[in-house]
Amino acid sequence: MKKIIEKEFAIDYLNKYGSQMTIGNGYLGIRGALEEDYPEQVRGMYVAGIYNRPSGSTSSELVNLPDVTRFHLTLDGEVFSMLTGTIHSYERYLDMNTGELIRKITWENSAHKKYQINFRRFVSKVAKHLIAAKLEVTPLTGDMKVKVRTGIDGQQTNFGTQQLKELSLRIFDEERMVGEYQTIESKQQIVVATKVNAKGAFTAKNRQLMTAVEQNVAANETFTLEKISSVNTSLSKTDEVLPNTTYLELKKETDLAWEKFWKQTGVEIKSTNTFDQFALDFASYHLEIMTPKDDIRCSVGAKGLTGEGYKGHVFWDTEIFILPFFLYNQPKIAKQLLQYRYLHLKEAQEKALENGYKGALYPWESAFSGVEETPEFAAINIRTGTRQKVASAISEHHLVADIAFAVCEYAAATKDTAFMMNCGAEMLLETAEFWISRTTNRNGRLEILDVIGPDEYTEHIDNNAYTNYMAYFNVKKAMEWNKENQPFQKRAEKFLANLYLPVANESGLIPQDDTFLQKDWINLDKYKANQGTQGILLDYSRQEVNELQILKQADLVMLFYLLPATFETKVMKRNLDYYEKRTIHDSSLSKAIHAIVENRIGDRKQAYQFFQEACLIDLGTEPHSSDDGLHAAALGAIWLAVIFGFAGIDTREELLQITPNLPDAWQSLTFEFVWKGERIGFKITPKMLELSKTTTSVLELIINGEKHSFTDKLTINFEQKDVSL
Ligand code: IFM
Repeated sequence: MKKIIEKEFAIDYLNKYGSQMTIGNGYLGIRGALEEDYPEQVRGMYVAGIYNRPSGSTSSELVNLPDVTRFHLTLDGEVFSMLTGTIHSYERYLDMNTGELIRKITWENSAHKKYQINFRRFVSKVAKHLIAAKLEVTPLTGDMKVKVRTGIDGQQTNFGTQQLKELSLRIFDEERMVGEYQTIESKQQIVVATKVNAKGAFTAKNRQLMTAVEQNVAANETFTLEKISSVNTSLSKTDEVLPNTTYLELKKETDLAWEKFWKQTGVEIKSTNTFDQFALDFASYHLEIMTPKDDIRCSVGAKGLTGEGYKGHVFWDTEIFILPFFLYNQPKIAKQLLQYRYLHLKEAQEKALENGYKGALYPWESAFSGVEETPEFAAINIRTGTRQKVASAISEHHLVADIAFAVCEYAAATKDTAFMMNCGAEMLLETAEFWISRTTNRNGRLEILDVIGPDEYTEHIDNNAYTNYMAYFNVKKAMEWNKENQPFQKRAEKFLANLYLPVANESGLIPQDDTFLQKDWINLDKYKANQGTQGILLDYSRQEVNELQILKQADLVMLFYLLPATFETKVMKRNLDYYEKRTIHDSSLSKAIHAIVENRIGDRKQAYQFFQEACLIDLGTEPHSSDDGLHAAALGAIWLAVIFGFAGIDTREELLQITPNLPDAWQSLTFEFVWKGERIGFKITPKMLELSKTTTSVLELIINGEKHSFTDKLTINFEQKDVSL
């Protein structure tokens, strides 16, 4: 059952469900806000790529667009609100099978009249600009006078920041309401159009273009109102602003598109814990609706299109955590995400130059223009009134190698040499040139100084293991794709021969950076118990945290995930144990990666524990953790943990390697995986792996360390290791 269900209405969870119940199609996203207003509720509609930089700000923001979801409902003179009257039954769910959000309430007003009120809405998966909504009200005790006010509400802001100038509000043909807007700084045009299937009285006031429909309805008859809306922007305009269509017509084609999506991309887990399947479906649904499908000018923000957290900016989250979901399901979309980075190679080159480097230094946070968008300052410390500078834009450089890694992953998984010739090789070259220029020669050894690794609790450190190894990988791969470029080959060879790569010391520990292992250790139990909240920063200043062995997420574990062949299993195990004890997992990116690495070293029990905890990042009971949007990377990581963790797929070598290790609670795992142009069907049980494909070519692969080949079907029986090293 692919349903996100809210069993009862609770004000405290309004915005968490608002994020979870987002509907969309990659072009636009609409938060699951309730149709009627509540003071705490954050309504939001976002279109990928529509950003605006408010005056006085150093970064642009994903714009909260005029709203079309609001319905002000008056029944027999009383305004409908779930905070008044009595709720006799309540049911709200997002049907992920079809992308439809449904709410059904039996409500009694203060005069003891009962009504059945049903709301529905969805965003078309076929006509990407269209949104459909439907309201049904049935009076259950006597006749009713219903009044509905709805339309286009241009009062939306980004938490109080006005991003849009209203250009015009108009009614066409006595039915279509059209609002034209322009983003104040970025000058993007937005046209929102809407109509309802009943005659009403139009008004335009205070940035709201509304219609009010009134009707008398007999007892037990149903009043139905349909509303079809469209959002067009200067990034993608259609000629037909608002077609003549009905809720049902639009839904039929959308249902088919969703059916196709789930057939190809769905992963089936038979588990004694049904929540595993739900969490994975939740992740897949949201990854699909947050990712643009046909516009290389847009990528995926850290909260997708579910909220305004991180201002809608694009981080390494996209390439490392989200892109693989598409690469191995719908490779064209993975390519598009890389094209977004290629499009902004120029800005990355400019950033490198401005900072005294060569090649391409991608912005830590990116938006539409491709320039650095990281806010200059972090949240205010209300005790001191000061704001700490955000160092990521000037030091968190691993992103450069992360993008290069994704390019290589794409090249390995597809046979798209055209992309590599036209874009990929150049991206690898430019990112490699950055690393070569980024090093400092200290006594003949090349070192990378003053960086921040994925562990953002440790700043301004030298020779961060993650960064150095990833930079090495980046330059090595750039050489393979730029063989003709002799001057580069020479520079790269020198770099590879002299770059310092920290190795395990006599206690088996790889130092996270030059100073980490000398720092003091503190007991983190209290903070681990509240992970994800950054509670440590209430007790210690950032400076103090930096001087202690405290990790937000583990650099080494991330490195083991990306480059497993580089490290021996016993080294991985030793370091995983050591660093995990010092990791709070305050980053939502942390847990699922731990699950994968635990599984690779054979501890599937611990892996499953991490996986289950990772699934709770947006689905846990804590009321406000996802208020400003879902954690897009964490959702991607749930899928990664299933495919690269439990299914044990490894794509880092020429041949696909599979070493399954299912959790004890799982009876089977079934999915499709696209590899070098072949769609391969997988069925895994604790004792068997079954592969199938429909083409007649021979596919060679390594299963549990042994080479196999097959054309259409292959069944391998095995015993899962009951390991703990
Ligand atoms: O990219 C991440 C980073 O690794 C940790 N802080 C949040 C960012 C956005 O998700």
